[in-house]
Amino acid sequence: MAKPLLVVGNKNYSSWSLRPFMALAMAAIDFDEKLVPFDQPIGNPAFSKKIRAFSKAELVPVLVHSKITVWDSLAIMEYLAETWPDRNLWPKTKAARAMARSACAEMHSGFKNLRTACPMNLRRPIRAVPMSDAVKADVARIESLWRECRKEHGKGGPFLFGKFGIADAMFAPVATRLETYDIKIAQDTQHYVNAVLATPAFHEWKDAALKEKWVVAEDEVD
Ligand SMILES: N[C@@H](CCC(=O)N[C@@H](CS)C(=O)NCC(=O)O)C(=O)O
Repeated sequence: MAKPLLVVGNKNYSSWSLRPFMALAMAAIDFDEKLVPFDQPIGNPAFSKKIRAFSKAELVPVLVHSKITVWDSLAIMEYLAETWPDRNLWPKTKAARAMARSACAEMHSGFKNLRTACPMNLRRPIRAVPMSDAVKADVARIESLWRECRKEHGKGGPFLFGKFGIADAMFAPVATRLETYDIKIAQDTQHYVNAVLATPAFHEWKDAALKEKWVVAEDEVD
């Protein structure tokens, strides 16, 4: 089978790109990668022009596999699960899959307050920022959601559904935000964050991110 190509943005900032990268790397799927750096400011037509060669949506991430293009992080991971079913990117039971899919959908369309106040920025020194009640509410919801997934389906390992899967990839950028912005969390949440940030896939991504020189002003909150 031909190798898929994953098109990503700046590793320091592109939270949506990190997700399918984590899924591919943790599932040991052999893939090529192309990084298209964001131009400044975001929305600059030069980035759009470069990314348009891969996707009319003009956003990263994009996965190109043979003649198939998939242009959204969650859609990409669904495609991976379907194409490499032996990698068990979704949990095995229907009940766990239903919960994992709901958690992914909630992440995909929600937690705007946390995402806006605390953009993913892997290079930023760990430092707290003042948190609004809306951001605190997002964090509280995330903690209770993670706790529920782990309680119901997480017995087989340190991740949300035991073994690393798509739900963990979806929440990986949140794990980085909790660390970078020194957000106060419960001990069980901290264990889960540690497990995600200790994965070889995340280390590989972060090492590359730390070497980048590009600065995206919109994502620098200090
Ligand atoms: N829903 C999309 C969101 C993708 C997205 O917003 N990507 C951002 C980077 S993380 C982007 O390409 N921004 C460039 C721009 O807006 O010009 C997904 O999950 O793939």
